[in-house]
Amino acid sequence: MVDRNGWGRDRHVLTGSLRRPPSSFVEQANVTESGIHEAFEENWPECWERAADLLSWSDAYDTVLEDEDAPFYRWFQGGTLNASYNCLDRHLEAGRKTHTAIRWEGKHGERETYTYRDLFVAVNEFAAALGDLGVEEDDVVTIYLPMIPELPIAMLACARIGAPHSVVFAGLSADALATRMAAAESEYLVTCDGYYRRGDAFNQKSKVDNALLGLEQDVQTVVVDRLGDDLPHVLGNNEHDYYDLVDAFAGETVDPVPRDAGDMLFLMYTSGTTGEPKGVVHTTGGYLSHVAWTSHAVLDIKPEDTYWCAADIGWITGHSYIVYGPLALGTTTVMYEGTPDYPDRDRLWEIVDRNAVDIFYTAPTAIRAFMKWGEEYPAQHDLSSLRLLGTVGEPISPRPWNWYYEHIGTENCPVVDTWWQTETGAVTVSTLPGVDEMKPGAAGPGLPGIDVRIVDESGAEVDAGEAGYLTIARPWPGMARTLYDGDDRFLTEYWDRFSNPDREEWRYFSGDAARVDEDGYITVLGRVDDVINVSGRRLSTMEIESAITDVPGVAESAVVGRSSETKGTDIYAYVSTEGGYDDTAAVREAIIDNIEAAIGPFARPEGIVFTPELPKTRSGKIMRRLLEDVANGEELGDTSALRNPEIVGEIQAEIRDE
Ligand code: 6R9
Repeated sequence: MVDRNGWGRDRHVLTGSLRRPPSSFVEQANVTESGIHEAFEENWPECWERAADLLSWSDAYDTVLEDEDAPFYRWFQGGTLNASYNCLDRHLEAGRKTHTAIRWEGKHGERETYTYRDLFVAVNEFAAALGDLGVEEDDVVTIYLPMIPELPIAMLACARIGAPHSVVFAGLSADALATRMAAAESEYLVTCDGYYRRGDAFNQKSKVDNALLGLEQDVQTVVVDRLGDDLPHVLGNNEHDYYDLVDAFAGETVDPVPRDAGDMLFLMYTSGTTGEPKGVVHTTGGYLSHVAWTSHAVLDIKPEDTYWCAADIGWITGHSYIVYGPLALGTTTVMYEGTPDYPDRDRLWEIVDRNAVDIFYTAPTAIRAFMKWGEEYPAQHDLSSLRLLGTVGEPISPRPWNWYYEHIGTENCPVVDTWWQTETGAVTVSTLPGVDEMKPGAAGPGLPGIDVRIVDESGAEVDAGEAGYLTIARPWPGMARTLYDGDDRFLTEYWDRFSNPDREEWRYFSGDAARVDEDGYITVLGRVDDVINVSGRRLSTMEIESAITDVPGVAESAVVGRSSETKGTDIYAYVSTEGGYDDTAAVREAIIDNIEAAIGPFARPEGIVFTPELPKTRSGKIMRRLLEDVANGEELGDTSALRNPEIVGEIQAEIRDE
């Protein structure tokens, strides 16, 4: 993996230089203590009490960390708390009843505002309804809802009664829902009749009906009537109308159940390297402490802010940073149901402007789209309310980073590039915007207390500038407790590869490759399965992509390997361009020049295919594996999980015409 000739020599090209966050930001930041990294080191693990102190505990914990059962770590053992109490009741007790908790922006311009009091009432009524349906502590409740207020309400209602939720992204298929419900033996489902997709009424309930057919267990289903007369539906046996249920419990309150810190707050399925999704188990105490702390220290959330994470709650980013983190801190969290380009490409900026959003958090895939559409869209709106920008989900190369910084943040907002995973629960690598300098193209150092090590095959740390595997050498509060499918799989997926149990040395393996530079800043290179070997040289597809997207006119690219008799693997690049860059021959030439300059002539792609869009999953990640199959002329599997399946045929036609 470590290759002096390949990875590592281009580091000056691919990351920008250190930049100080604007002083106007630093002056008001939540965390500005310059020695905080050292302070956490010196006082580890007790340093994490700072995170736990952001919460209200029913019983104080006895120990910060217990590691006898490593790597099944126990954080804040002996402590009890309730997540819904932390997100609701305590804010009411502090006299903040009328403060806005959720500002919901519907797809068709509908708007709803929930004060903390409104949200408290809605959560309590639904908690009472769930109890009446028979849901007990530790029963897994599956939630299959789009971005409507009933989604966070249902999550918090589950948390209130101690029933772990398992949210399945509404865009996943009936099969995906069935697999997850079967694996979790879940007997309760909260869903809806349908929702609007590209202007049409989309039938969610029929997907549910199909999913339930194949399940062994009996399921009680609660259906939110989202579409009314646009999609009439009939309820069958064991099916209940959401609004009828809550009406029956109008005004009812339910005492929040104190949960042990280590009790499961929720389960989130994520795709693994094998076909079976992994059920990642998150705890009540450790997870909530870590998301609250990072919301405070990294995203700089203050109670009086209007904060917007433009992700979907169906993924971990939305769990941690639309629902639990911001609500635990008592801020106003914006929830947006629609897409960034409907009715027009200025939709997000119109929402920022109208709501005077202070903090905006999104993914590189969205930023590249904004860049592609052009700066005229943000320029139509007043974005001066913004104070901080964040990115998550994929590596972001310097060009889109700079575009975001200039055109959205108008150089007044720090950008935090936050690396983390479903399994880490909350942000683990990022700069602290009130403390650290930023470096476009590098996420940053490990957060205080997080011991990230970039290692080679043998587990030894690599030198600055070289690539290796991203591992974490110490536990952290937000870490997954285990996998619902079993402790064994937890060990084999994450711990076996780099740990040394005989010496009681535990190393978490993220599955990502990364490089650390002389400043200790980490550039994530992508999943290790995205590494390609060209003529014996190991190249990160992400690094080549970064060199490609550095070219003016390029919006996005995806690089894959194509098998070659001579080289083992050829590099094959898919590229979409920004509006106005129609001369693909010139762009092609510039791409080749840039790759040669950034990495070397050996990284020159054998094929470059221009396409209007890249195929993406519903969470916005480019489907590289599918593009690899296309490049290799292989039979394509199921493309129904794509957000834009139609693009695949267009790409195939383009390749045939070459
Ligand atoms: C939060 C989330 C995790 C994978 C992770 C990595 C990629 C996330 C990143 C990033 C580079 C960042 N990733 N953030 N890569 N820079 N700032 O996305 O969780 O859906 O589990 O994905 O996403 O490859 O391993 P999840």
